[in-house]
Amino acid sequence: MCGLVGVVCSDNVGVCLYDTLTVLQHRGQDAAGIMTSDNGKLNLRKDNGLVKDVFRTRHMRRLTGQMGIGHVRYPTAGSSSPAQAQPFYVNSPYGLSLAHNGNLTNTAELSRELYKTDLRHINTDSDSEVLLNVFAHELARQNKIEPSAEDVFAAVEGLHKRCRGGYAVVVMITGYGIVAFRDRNGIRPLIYGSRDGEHGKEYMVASESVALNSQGFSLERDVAPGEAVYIDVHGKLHTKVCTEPGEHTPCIFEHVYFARPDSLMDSISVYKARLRMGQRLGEKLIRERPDHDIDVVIPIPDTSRTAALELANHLGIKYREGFVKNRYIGRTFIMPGQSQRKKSVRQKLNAIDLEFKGKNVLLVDDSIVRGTTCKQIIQMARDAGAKNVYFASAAPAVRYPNVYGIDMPAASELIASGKTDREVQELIGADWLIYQDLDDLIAAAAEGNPNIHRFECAVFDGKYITGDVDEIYLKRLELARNDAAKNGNKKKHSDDRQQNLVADLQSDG
Ligand code: PIN
Repeated sequence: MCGLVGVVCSDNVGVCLYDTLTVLQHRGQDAAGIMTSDNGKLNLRKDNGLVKDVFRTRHMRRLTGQMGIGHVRYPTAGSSSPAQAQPFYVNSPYGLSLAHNGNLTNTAELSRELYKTDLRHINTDSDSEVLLNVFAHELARQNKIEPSAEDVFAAVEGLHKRCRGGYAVVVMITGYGIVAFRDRNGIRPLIYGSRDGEHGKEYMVASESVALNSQGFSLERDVAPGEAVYIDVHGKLHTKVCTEPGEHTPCIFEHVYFARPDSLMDSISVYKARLRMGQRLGEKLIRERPDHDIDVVIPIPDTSRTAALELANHLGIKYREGFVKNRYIGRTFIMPGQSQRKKSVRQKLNAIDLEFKGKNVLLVDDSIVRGTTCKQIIQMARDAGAKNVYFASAAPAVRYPNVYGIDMPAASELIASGKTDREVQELIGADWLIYQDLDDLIAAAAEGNPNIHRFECAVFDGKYITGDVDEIYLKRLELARNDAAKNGNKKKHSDDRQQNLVADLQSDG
């Protein structure tokens, strides 16, 4: 997962991008970057780390200009070096910079094609670099000294024909404008808005609507599946659907966990979707255990609070904050390597014993992924004196990897992969475990927008919407994603990749 933003304004774009990236920080804490264009002169700063650490005053002084793009990165296998922080840049045509959220499912094939047919060298494992080069090639093919909006859209059309997967992308065309587009199923989120500036309308495109709110932009609308929005340097907005759109199937995990609750995504309030998750989970709980003995509902902060609150309301049981979170520690889900993850739980959360002593507690979390932190939290509840510890997950069991830009662990690291709910319950050490049903989760999100009937739910049901994800693809992903692969061999990986590419080409003849 990543967060992206693009802004065309009258001046001081660097400060606006910086402030926006801090609002999007929850979408990735691994690296951050900003590229600005000041009357055609580009300025770039990117590095590993949080936004507040990557950009110092000396960098901000340089990030001047009237348009720019920014990115926060979530670590994925093979892409966590500073060199692979975004935006990426290629000098021809015009000087293009790109920031991307999502994942291509045909990166390897495209890399080969770029090298062999388009004569372009790809220097990293990042599919963002592939996307940038495909776009550059398609834009160069228009063969114009000055690209028009139609040329830009033609390049996006060409890109959609070649790229598969889930992606939201923003590209700055130096001296001309910013184009942003979304995959044909609208899997990854993308919105845009405007505000009145000193010299006319100013525009922002971003992953989430909170980005707009924070900088005084009003939400215009979501970018439609397969649509591109192009804001030229004169502040004029152009839009076009650049591919035959597929069924609109946004990623449901944005609603479960990733997005901020104060965001609107595809017109669905994330906050309300989470309230409805709590309501529906409460209904299921009553159906399954009409005579339950729960004394108190306790959320595991932060994301699950909204669902837990409504669940408690529905049950007519007290909602209590039994865990206090140290707000100066990052999300455990994001940290690389299992040992680091284990250590950080107790640093991050502390129990208020009096809420647990002698009680039957229902702990609520947004999801169970690896099961490692929830196992420790259940133990913490017992250590704090709970009589029985029940556990509710506002999402169904996560059993399959995500291939559209959410860095879920390999299937072998998912606690529920190949297991029954009962087995998961035993592994995490709960006295009872209840998962949300998938139909209820979908209904909770869909209720916010009657035009959306389906979501990208592969982590729960193993159905990959783009239709190109097979066993071999998933096997390769498994190898790339397990923790061992992430921690070691990064350099070796990229050297091997280069050799494989050459070997492939030789054997292709
Ligand atoms: C945590 C959100 N959420 C908590 C992320 C834990 C899975 N985990 C997914 C639960 S927060 S585990 O609100 O952002 O702090 O299944 O891997 O143990």
